[in-house]
Amino acid sequence: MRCLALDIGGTKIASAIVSGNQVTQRQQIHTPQQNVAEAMHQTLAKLLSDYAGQFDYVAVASTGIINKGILTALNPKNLGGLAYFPLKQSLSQHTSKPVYLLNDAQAATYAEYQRQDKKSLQNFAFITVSTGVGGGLILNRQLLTEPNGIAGHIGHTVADPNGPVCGCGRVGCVEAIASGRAIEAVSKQWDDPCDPKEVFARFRKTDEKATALVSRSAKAIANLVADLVIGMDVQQVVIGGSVGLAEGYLPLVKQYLAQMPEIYRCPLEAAQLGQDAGLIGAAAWALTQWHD
Ligand code: ADP
Ligand code: BMX
Ligand code: ZN
Repeated sequence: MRCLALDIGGTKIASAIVSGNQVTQRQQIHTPQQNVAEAMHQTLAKLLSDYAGQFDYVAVASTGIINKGILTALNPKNLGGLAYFPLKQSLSQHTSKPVYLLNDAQAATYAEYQRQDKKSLQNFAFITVSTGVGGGLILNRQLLTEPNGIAGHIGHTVADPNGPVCGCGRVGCVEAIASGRAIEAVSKQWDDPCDPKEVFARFRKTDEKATALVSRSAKAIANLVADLVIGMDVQQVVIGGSVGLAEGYLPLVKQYLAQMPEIYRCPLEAAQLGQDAGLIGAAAWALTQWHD
């Protein structure tokens, strides 16, 4: 079975034909930031036409809460203000093939869990530190997507009640402190402003301001991991996303986690599938939904 897999993030949209673990014809474009609903309809129509005749089904991993074919942004700021989008309807206008949708981090969770020793791992979590901070939960070897598609939105648990207001409206979410956008919100105000990629370059050169900013993010993620362990007996956490996979980040998260009492700790790893976890996960998860 050939899948047209799409991974819609706040910053980029990846697409590819996925068959099992094989990813071919990968493309990547910027996620529209203005006039987003209209631009998204057009982008999806173009992608379906680019890959026409090459797939048996469509699987989409998308940022936002995905429920009954609809995308509802928990943090609309991550999608240029887009709060609501009829994702399934938009795609189905341009293909008669089956279309399956789930949250981007849930999809990556599914893919990364398949690569673990499932016999010994009953509870597992994935965290993406990217435009936002997303997550997915495997409990009793099952990916949580029901009943409303919300499970795993752990980027919106609180890291600091006195922290910045998150785009979701809550104060001090992990996402408002640890995400790429949160890092950028601070670094663009510096006298020598820069983007998150450059923040990490400066951090690796031990620049003080950059180190403090990256450390603030890593510390929030370490606390999030500890909360997952103590709240749900999560046995292993995998980290992805461009911030999560940036050189030097994971060791810092591990360092903060190591400072906590032992009961809060679990093994931490980088995503084995890197930037393809969402694409591969969506394609594989869709097959489990085939007869529904
Ligand atoms: P998406 O959120 O669309 O899935 P990414 O996982 O690439 O996309 O995350 C995008 C965020 O990561 C942006 O905030 C961007 O500034 C930041 N980013 C991109 N490349 C890097 C890098 N090499 N190092 C650190 N941060 C990065
Ligand atoms: C936000 C939320 C999640 C998403 C996470 C990571 C929106 C639009 N998205 O917390 O659904 O999984 O960001 O998304 O509310 P990404 O864009 O960083 O990949
Ligand atoms: Zn929030």
